[in-house]
Amino acid sequence: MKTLQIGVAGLGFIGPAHIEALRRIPNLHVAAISDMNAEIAQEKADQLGVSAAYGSYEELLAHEGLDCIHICTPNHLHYPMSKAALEAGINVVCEKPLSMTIAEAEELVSLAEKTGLVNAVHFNIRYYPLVRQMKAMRENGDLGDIYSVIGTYLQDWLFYATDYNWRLEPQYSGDSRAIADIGSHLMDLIEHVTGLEIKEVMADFSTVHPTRKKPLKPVETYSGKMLKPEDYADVPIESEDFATVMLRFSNGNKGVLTVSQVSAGRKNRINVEIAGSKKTIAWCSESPNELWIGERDTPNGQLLRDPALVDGAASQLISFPGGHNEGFPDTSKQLFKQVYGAIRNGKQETDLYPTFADGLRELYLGKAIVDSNKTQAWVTI
Ligand code: SOE
Repeated sequence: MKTLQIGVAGLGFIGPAHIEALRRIPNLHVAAISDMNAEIAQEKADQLGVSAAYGSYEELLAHEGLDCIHICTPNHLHYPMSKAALEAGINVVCEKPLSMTIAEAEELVSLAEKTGLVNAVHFNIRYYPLVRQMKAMRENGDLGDIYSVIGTYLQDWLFYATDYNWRLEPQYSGDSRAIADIGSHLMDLIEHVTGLEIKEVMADFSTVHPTRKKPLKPVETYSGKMLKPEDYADVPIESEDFATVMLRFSNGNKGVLTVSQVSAGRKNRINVEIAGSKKTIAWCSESPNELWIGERDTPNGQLLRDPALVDGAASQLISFPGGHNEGFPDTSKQLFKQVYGAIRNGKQETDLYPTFADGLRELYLGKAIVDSNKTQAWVTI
């Protein structure tokens, strides 16, 4: 079987996670990386054991024989890099959000369709086996009609005014932050699992640190490094630290989601509770191998991730027996297995993994939520 050659652009927090996941899949080779300059790229390549390192994306794209590019850079580079890769005839896996604007995302979806190349967005939360189990239970009719959805995504890595990251700067991240950054994962998960469309939103944001202290030297996401007061500059912040969004779904019922990046003690916690006419299910990303099942007339249940106990669709995403827990790193491996299957077949799949069209969907939802917060009124998608 041909070994597919891969390039990865952007080696901050998630780029190395992509590389680690790719290296767990047979006959894939991470041949080259790029970062913001040649020195940093070479340092990262040496740390990661990648043979070719480039200080520019153009040079990475020109690396001989690449079959796919993973774009793991700050958000403002997702569009130009995805466009250049597609125009160079190279398949693309892009981190979320797909782009900074709807127009950019619409152009990428159209270009990807025209080229026929494989295109995917890293909505990896779909690939927790018990998330797929929740989807299968809904598809099998086990939940009945969906009455309500309650979702939260809580973090604390931006808890202090001195916590700083490119995601706080609109020129690199876009106008929305918590909603675009982690709300997109939550909304993709909600629509993927329930099969419902979010049709209207009513949003309310808060920025608990309207001024943050920007370190005068670079610090990686989640690094937690402490600096001295003179190492900081005051920066005004307008993007949201916290957001609550009321939701109206295509089946006429309702829901709510809350995202926060300032919730002390919540490290990276997605919680979703779906109440149906037959039962309720609830799942938390910090205990991803357990699914809570709520009953009215019988004792509640707890389903543990075990290939012998879950639906066939979920067992396809399980590599280890029950009790041998799988988590965040495994989701990327499972997502990439499906993407690279399509690359080997030379054909884009539309329902197998999250595509650029799903990335565009999140831009539509995010824009409606930002507009609703601005107007303090319901906005229809
Ligand atoms: C920061 O909020 C972040 O790294 C997100 O950008 C990722 O998408 C999420 O998986 C973890 O947290």
